[in-house]
Amino acid sequence: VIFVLALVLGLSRRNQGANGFQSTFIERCEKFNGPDCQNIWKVFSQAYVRRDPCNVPMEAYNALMAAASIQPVCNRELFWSKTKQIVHAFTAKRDCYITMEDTLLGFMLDGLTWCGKENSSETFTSGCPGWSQCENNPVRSFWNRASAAFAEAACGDVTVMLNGSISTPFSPASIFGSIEIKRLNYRVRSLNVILVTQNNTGTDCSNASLKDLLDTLGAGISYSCRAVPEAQIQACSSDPKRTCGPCW
Ligand code: N1C
Repeated sequence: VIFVLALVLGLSRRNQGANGFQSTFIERCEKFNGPDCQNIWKVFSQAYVRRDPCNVPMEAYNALMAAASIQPVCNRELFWSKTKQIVHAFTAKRDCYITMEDTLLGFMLDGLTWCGKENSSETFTSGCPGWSQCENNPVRSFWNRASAAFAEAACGDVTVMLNGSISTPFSPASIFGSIEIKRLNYRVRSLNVILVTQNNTGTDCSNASLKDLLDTLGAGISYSCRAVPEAQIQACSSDPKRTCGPCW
């Protein structure tokens, strides 16, 4: 009896994991006032369900990008690399800047893990390949594809917050360095780097990796860089004025 009970409990918990993912997806979609959340779920899951979880290329999400398109944003797009926490603490208070997590898709999938398996119609949330285990995994391909669309939607002056406490604030292997910077198009006027530092220690704007950034940046886009202490960004976050324009 105990065995059967354990089995039933185990099975229902496993299903709850998968259904739990779908309900989180739909709940977040509705909270964001997404259009036709059931259809977005269907199109999203079709990208990876019944597929080998190491064989989901970024193109698998093309239909999703069409169903939940990212609208053009001028002068307010904020990219980041290795600065997620500080950036979101900042944007939570300052409405002005828009990150990927302020779009429907970024909002719904931030922090989640998912994958499918061949010969199964389920969504799994555990036993999925890790970020670097195989390149074409469902989570990594999603962020690659969605980030490409987010960068293509950029216009005017864009900002990126890079981590000034590490030796290569601009990494060509990161999503910012490998996808986003290359997808900024003719509508983008300038890329403004904010190098987030700890009390002005660590790297400054003469860091060698920023020369790689300049080499990668499209010819028509102007560039600026400024080292800003994290404390100053935090002070800007608590500035009650929710206006646009830099506070540093
Ligand atoms: O590889 P990164 O940074 O350079 O990617 C960040 C870059 C941002 O500008 C975003 O627009 O790419 C976009 N992006 C997300 O919005 C996002 N949300 C959550 C990329 N990755 C995102 N994640 C998760 O963070 C993702 O699962 C991956 O593991 C990290 C990448 O962060 P990073 O290396 O600091």
